[in-house]
Amino acid sequence: MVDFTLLSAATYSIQSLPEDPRLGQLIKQYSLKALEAADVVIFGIPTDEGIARNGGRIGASGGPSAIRAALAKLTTYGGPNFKHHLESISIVDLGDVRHGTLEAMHDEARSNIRELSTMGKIIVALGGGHDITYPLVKGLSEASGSKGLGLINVDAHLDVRPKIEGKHHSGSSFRLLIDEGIVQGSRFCEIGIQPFVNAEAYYEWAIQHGVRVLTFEDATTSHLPTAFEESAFGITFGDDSTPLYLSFDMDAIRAADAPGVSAPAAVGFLAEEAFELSVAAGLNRSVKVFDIVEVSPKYDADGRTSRLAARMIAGFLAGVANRNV
Ligand SMILES: [Mn+2]
Repeated sequence: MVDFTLLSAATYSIQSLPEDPRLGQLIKQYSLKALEAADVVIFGIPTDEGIARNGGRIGASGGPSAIRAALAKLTTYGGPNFKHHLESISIVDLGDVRHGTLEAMHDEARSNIRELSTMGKIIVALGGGHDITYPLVKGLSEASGSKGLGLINVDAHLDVRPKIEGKHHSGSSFRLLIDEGIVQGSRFCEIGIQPFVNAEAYYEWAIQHGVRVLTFEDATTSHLPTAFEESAFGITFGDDSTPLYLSFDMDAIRAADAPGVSAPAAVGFLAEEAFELSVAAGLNRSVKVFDIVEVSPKYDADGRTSRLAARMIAGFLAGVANRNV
């Protein structure tokens, strides 16, 4: 049994009128009772050690708190297009895993996911560098057992580089997951892969391992939420009971809309597309884990990137609230 009191408490400070409820008031802190009742559980993995190992710009350890600050201010109302709003689901934020070595933080994240998935919770994980997806998927895989899982990564990069000096880093999560047999290539789809930021050798590696690669050009032409839904269907074989993990690297979004990331992209998805994809993911009954990684507040402009990440989480939550409608 994981001791969730070891995580730091998440802080959401917001004051608002009773008729104007905000997510900061709705999201509960950990208690055993709150956790048992929760539909969705949030937690953070504030580390950028994996980005440093990959030679990138650090700063993503500030991601979880910046995203929470933006999330707190959003209202609970998804607009007239939704039947149910966020009050109709129960959301708990466990806080962040303890600071420590990258491997220790990964281990804690992995046990959390394993336990929460076994409890049947939907999980939103806040990064941190993209290295966190490796232990998180591993935890989901341990919980799902022989059923297996599907994995979708929305990213400018393939992240299938080998380890550096024997160590995992922010560019190697998907290489390790496939090499270790945790995910089958045919049940893994990468969406948004961009030209001139990936080596041909890594593209070929992915294709040889049966990964479905949807380039940025193809995904944006076919409408991103539709590309997501088709990919999700393709790797879960349309079976709702197959758990699907969605990882979203904020550098898949163009830098004009998401400047606060480790590796800003001149070209990329629009903020609106990222939001719509998040709603589609929330509505999809297979999606059990949604991670948002690489938000780096020190490079952000007026909180643009953390606000977008928060809006994406709210969209995902609205989708979850309307999942069984
Ligand atoms: Mn990535």
